[in-house]
Amino acid sequence: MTPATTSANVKFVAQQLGFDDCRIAPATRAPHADRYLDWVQAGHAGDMHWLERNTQRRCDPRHILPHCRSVISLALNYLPSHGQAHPDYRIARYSWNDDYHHLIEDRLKDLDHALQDMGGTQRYYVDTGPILERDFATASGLGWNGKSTVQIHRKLGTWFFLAELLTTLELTPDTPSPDHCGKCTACISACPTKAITGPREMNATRCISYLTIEHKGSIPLEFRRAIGDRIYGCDDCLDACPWNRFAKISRETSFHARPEIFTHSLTDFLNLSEEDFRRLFAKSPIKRIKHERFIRNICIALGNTGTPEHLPSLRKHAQGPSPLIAEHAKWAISEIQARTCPAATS
Ligand code: B12
Repeated sequence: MTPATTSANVKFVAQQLGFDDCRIAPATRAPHADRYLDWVQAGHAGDMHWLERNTQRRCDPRHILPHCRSVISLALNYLPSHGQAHPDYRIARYSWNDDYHHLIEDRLKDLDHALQDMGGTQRYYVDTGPILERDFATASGLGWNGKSTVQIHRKLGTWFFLAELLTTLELTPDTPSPDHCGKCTACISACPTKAITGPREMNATRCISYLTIEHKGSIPLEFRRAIGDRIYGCDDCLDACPWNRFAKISRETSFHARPEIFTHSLTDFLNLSEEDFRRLFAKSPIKRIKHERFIRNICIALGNTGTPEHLPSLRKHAQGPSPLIAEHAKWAISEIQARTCPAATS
């Protein structure tokens, strides 16, 4: 089989498996590897120390898979809705229902089997390995690197997951896409915490997605008000992107809003026991942050949007056994009091 025929077959199987796009880049050193090394050096990874490890492998897929010749980038649309799922709080849309890792890994496994039949040896990843996924997506022309650092696809906008297969097969590389951001800086202006410090420059330690998901400790005071009603992740730089007006709702119903989650109010969340938390968020990406960090995030949202009716539940947490929750609950109480009865705090 010629590389062109093998490439066409790979793309056909990827489409049959339900991927929304599939493009190929040559297996070289990641074109923007140096930017990643500088980024880590500057401390922009914060607590995500795993990004500081395996730098050699992260910069070059040939250190992961010997004789790797091609990197296949795949896109899967996850958009559950253009609107919000609850009027009182916001959860990043990628986590409204089931964890994408399992669904995509099953498909990658099937694609791997098909490529084995074509004579290839593969490694595959979806957010699960040392690979600069967006760099290879850009190199393959799947999309282009938006100013928010999010990969933008002409048809899917920003609402898609990336996955890759590294393969020893020789495939025909696709052509990179031109950058279609032009003069637009909507994503940079939309970021509530000024985490996007310039076009394609992100200080993750300021990003609400990092603060509410990856950061384990106390959320710095300077960001708490800007977090607003966001309790898990943030979509503001995505919502602002004009390319999303072309985006269609995902065919995958397991990404659509899980009704059991969104019938809960912030007070219901605040009162969830650890066991209820595990049950409600079973198979959801949200279960990753565990009960304590979740309640921490709820306290911040209530500090920003709550009313005196939330004070009794918050006071219980302020006296509770978790120092992390107690500190955030006390902050929320003082914010609500300052907003609703300033005399009580003076
Ligand atoms: C760590 C991480 C985060 C961190 C840091 C984000 C960041 N911007 O680096 C935090 C927790 C903040 C985060 C947030 C989000 N994440 Co995240 N995250 C990752 C992860 C695991 C590693 C990213 C990484 O290596 N960062 C380090 C920096 C240096 O890398 P980078 O942004 O990827 O930058 C490279 C490219 O920008 C590249 N580049 C590519 N093309 C071009 C072109 C030019 C001209 C230039 C100059 C540079 C350039 O250069 C850089 C260095 O190589 C990836 C999965 C993966 N393994 O890649 C998912 C991933 C990037 N995240 C994803 C998602 C969905 C999100 C959120 C949208 C979730 C949410 N709604 O809350 C937000 C988006 C925030 C944002 N603006 O980036 C998706 C993105 C899909 C897409 N369409 O882009 C990924 C790919 C996971 C997946 N498999 O689908 N994330």
